[in-house]
Amino acid sequence: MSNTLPKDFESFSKARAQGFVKMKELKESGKNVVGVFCTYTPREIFLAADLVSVGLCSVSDETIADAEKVLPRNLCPLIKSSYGFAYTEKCPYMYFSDMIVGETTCDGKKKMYELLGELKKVHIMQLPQRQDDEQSKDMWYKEVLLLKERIEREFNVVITEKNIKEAIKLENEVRVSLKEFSELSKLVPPPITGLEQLKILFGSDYKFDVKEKIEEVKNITKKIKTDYDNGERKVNKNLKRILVTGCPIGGATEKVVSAIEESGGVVVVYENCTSMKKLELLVDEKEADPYRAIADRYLKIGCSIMTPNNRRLDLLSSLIEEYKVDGVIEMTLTACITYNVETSTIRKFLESKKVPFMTLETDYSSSDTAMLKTRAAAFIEMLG
Ligand code: BJ8
Repeated sequence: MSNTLPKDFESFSKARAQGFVKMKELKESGKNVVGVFCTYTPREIFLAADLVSVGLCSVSDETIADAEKVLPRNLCPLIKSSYGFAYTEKCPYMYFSDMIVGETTCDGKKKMYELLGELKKVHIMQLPQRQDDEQSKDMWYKEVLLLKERIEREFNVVITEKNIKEAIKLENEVRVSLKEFSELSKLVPPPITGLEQLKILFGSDYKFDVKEKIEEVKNITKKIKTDYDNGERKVNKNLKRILVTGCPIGGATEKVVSAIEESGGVVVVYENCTSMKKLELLVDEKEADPYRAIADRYLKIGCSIMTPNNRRLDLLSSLIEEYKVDGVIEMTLTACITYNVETSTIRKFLESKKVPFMTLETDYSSSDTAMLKTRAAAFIEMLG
């Protein structure tokens, strides 16, 4: 029985840093790159056009001071950090992006895209803020078609029906492989910690060869499962099982997961854009119009910029059950208005289900690390 995770695991945890070199090589080989910021971006279009897409949301406070020369201080750190990396040219992914695609999600991001337009070529998709009516669905479908046309024009490519169908299939396979990996933590005790799970989920965004990524994730899942079946237990069965919800997590905000896992808890599942929000929904491969199928799938994502956002409640509800969750901790970023307002709805919903809940508001600095740990420890102690 081995006590070490496969070497692929290490490659995922370092993927963001190692991806810089990979990206340079891809550019030198003639590939074009699209930078994206949000889970609503339909990446199938880029894959079908043989472009590389990369997530640009920045996850450290390194450039926030520079960003504050242009942006207000009381803005979400994710936006300040993203703009700061573009403004200071410190992010290789931003630097290598030939074009940026954004959506009309929260107000801060929307206005940040305008400023980014002074530095890079930007395409904005008009995202409706309701999900279920025909008008919103049609509007988003047209936006998906507009993106396809813009990509074809900008990069002088034609996206054939075969290309887009293959891209849909591949992106679905990525989702299924990552979801199966995450579902390992339904086991009691889970085979890996929440921090280890997060490293794979977060790192997977910086693996640019999609087929290779699927294989690597499958291998990791198989290895962990085999070790578990052979009796390996790395996580104490008495730890409280925590679901983390809220804003995207990774990089600087890993401190929240560490605070939980140093205080008697283990994160078994993430209801956010780093994980289940982007993994649970597949594009319908049987739908006759692939662009309609793409539009329908993406518009169902339960982000707080939607009103109402009942899909988040539905997802929370099923994950709490499936992962045998003892308590829910929400991480919100400072000045993220939509998530911070929605906290009240989440609290009421979880109270009605008698699931203990706590919210932690934080930013990208390390100044609140001790406070996060104290609060996480008090919450987990309260779980008994
Ligand atoms: S689908 S969560 S990636 S919008 S944290 S920038 S909402 S003020 S990141 Fe998000 Fe897309 Fe939604 Fe996901 Fe604004 Fe809030 Fe900042 Fe945010």
